[in-house]
Amino acid sequence: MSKTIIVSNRLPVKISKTGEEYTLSPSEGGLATGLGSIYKKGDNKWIGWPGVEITDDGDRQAITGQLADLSLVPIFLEQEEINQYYEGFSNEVLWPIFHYYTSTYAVYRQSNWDYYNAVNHKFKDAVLAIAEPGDVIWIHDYQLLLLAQLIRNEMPDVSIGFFLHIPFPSHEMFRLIPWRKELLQGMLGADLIGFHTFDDVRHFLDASTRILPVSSSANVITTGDRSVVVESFPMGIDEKKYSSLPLEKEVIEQVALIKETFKNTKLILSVDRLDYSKGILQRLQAFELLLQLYPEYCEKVTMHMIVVPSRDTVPQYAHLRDEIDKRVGNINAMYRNMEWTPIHYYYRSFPVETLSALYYAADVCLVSPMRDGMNLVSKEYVASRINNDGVLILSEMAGASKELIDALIVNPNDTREVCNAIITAINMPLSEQKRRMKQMRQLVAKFNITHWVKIFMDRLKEVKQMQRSMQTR
Ligand code: GDG
Repeated sequence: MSKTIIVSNRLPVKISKTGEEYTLSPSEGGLATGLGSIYKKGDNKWIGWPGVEITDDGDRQAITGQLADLSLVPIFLEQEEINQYYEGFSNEVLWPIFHYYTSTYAVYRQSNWDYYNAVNHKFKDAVLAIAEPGDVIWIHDYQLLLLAQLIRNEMPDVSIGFFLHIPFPSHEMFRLIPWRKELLQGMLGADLIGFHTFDDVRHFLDASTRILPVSSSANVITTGDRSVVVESFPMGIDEKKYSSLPLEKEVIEQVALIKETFKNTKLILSVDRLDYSKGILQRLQAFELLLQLYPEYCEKVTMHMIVVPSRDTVPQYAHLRDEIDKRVGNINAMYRNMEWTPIHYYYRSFPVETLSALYYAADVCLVSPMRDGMNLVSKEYVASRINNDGVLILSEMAGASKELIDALIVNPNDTREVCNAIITAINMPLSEQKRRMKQMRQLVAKFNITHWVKIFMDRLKEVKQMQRSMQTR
């Protein structure tokens, strides 16, 4: 009986240490929920890093045992591996380049690349320790671009799917990376490569055929005697969770409190991880422009901005955080009065119930990344609008903008356009809000996370069958 192995940089658990004790709590993220239908079944497994450095052998053994009960297999990383593979190569080369940031944010260091290679080998060893011929392996994201080929070299017949959660950049950006060939070869070890959008597919096909001696016909790449299918699978969310949370007592109470607090103003919500790709500074600039050009909106509009701490040991992220602090401080100092503060800024994460209450209570959700693979926040806002009201402002640089076409779509670099979209949003007649939101809610409900997992896995099975039948001909 074959099994399925999911592999990602992080395991879907949070591990925290209190005194000498480690405690595990399952992650509530969408990916964890969607893939829960797979890795919790039979002998299936999820392999990844538990997210914290654990050095003591006894602790490692104890945690491995606890994780085994949840079908999870840990890969322990040393501090230097975390520094160089994760923070160095993944977050200072791949993340910036794939989000179209070049010199300021991308740093090419040979040792980072060596560690990236070595850690991908470490993941390969962990997969090979449990994989058997006939198994299905689904690899996730940019930290593991080499893994598919490493596994393929040793188990030629295994089924491998790869999904990239961030954008795949145009060839002109991708070719800047000194190790571009190795990265593409690594990805092409998979049988099926998935991206969020058709543009990512196009960019990948283009980069592969220009950089490597491979050919492509439609969305199939031929490399040696193998063929690799490349397709888009736009990721969905756990729609049922977000549309039912607003009916829960705890959320209803929080909504009442938020509505009372902001009863005299329109509430604009913004939620992101701390990241330069999310366009947080540019968004603040657009909001400031609104207050500057249209003072009549002072006291009538409030921004509620949540920035979730992320990667703040990487210097550029720490710097971005300081810049946000400064910009928010300036705007509030310039425009606030005794009764009104323009921006309510939080640098921390909140329980999902609070997030749901904010999604439900906010008149507008402003999602304006400079570049985003998909952007799940925009879909979660839509799913939470169970009365079909509310307005989503969405950057055309987010993968989600290809599906949520009834949002107010903006270019996040165009400060004036974003400012005008805020005005349109807060003045939009209810009938128009409802017409737009209804369409988007239907889409988010239909193409949910369960659907995404199913179509990817079904397609991987089909692709493998097709390849096997071609080999036996
Ligand atoms: C990467 C890609 C792609 C945020 N604040 C809180 C909180 N969140 C949750 C949201 C949402 C998630 O974090 C963020 O997901 P995004 O998709 O918006 O962005 P990334 O983290 O950058 O994700 C992205 C995604 O992978 C999936 O492929 O869409 O393009 O960059 O789910 O709800 N959750 C809680 N409290 C918070 O304060 N509980």
